[in-house]
Amino acid sequence: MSKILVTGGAGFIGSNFVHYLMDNTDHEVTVLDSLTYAGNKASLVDLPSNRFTFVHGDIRDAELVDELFRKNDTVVHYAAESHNDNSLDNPRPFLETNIIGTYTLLEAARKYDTRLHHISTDEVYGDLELDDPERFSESTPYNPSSPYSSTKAGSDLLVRAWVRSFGVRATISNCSNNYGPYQHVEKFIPRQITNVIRGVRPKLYGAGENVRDWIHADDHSSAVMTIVDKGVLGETYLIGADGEKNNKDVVELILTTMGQPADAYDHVTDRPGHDLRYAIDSTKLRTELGWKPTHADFESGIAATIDWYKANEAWWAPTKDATEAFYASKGQ
Ligand code: NAD
Ligand code: TDX
Repeated sequence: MSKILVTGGAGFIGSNFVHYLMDNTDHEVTVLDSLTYAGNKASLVDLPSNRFTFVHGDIRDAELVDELFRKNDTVVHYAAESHNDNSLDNPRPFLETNIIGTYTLLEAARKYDTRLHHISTDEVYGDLELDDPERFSESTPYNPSSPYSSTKAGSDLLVRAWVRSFGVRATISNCSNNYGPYQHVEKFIPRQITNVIRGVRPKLYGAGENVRDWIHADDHSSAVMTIVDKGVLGETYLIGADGEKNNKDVVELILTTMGQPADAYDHVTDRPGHDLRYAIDSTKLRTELGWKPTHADFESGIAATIDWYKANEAWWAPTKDATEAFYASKGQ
């Protein structure tokens, strides 16, 4: 049993990871989260108090970070500004949290020789053509497109530099698009599900041909724990579940699963610089560490996610109006 600090544990993937740890391990878990608009303590209710502690604070607060690193053996770092559309509107918080925040954690890891796992994204590799037979692998050159993905790329490079220069005991994972419960309604899948629940037509950017490689958040969590337990220090692992789908197909699946006509959506203004396609080759993680995903069926995963949003309107309703007002101001 060890003591794990989870940064950003009140966000979408971090909270799913905390639930995964509670259900599948006996580790003691502390969450450090500043509860930005994207953080929600309601994602962490009913956890056992003998194994779970919540600390409200910022990853850029070096004094607090120092104290928490002193008390924990392992840190899994999810905290980030995570939404591309916000990064196009106001990039500064992305630089502050994703770059300075990660730097603050790295300095503490260096001081206490803490095992650190850094969570990152496939977006650091840029995008692929729709007909490109290649997928992203650990050797693909970095080529990020947006303020969000460039700050994530920068944070990855900081981790690599701290490993090489200071011997920090870190690993990195770059995962594809996650779906599942507790995802903020600003993101594609929950936005469309909650729109349909409210009787509003889903909104597809541009022609909807852009491809994302979907993975259930639980599979992301099991992959991260595999890397924390068995990963080789200094290495990067790509996480993906062979889930490529274009956005139009995903919207149509949501609509038909919710009993609506498949074409009951609107095309809206495209995202500037919109990445065309992401696709992950996760052979290294599967062959070297023996990981495999268990949520293979996207259709039933989406149906379960729809059921979760229907059953948990109190969780998402407080953020829905402000999110839609932001999109409306941009014609989206
Ligand atoms: P999210 O926006 O839902 O959650 C981010 C969390 O970090 C929130 O709880 C927020 O309050 C917290 N946070 C933000 N700034 C902070 C700060 N300065 N100090 C402390 N806490 C802070 O994001 P998510 O979708 O759960 O993504 C989590 C991580 O996974 C990110 O690093 C993201 O880059 C990465 N990732 C996400 C996806 C995806 O599909 N969502 C895919 C691959 C990688
Ligand atoms: O209303 C919408 N309509 C639409 O067509 C929204 C919100 C999005 N989209 C499109 C844009 C993308 O092609 O859907 C796709 C997915 O969009 P997002 O949910 O914003 O995700 P994406 O930009 O792909 O980034 C996500 O995956 C990688 C996460 O938000 C990142 O944190 C992660 O790094």
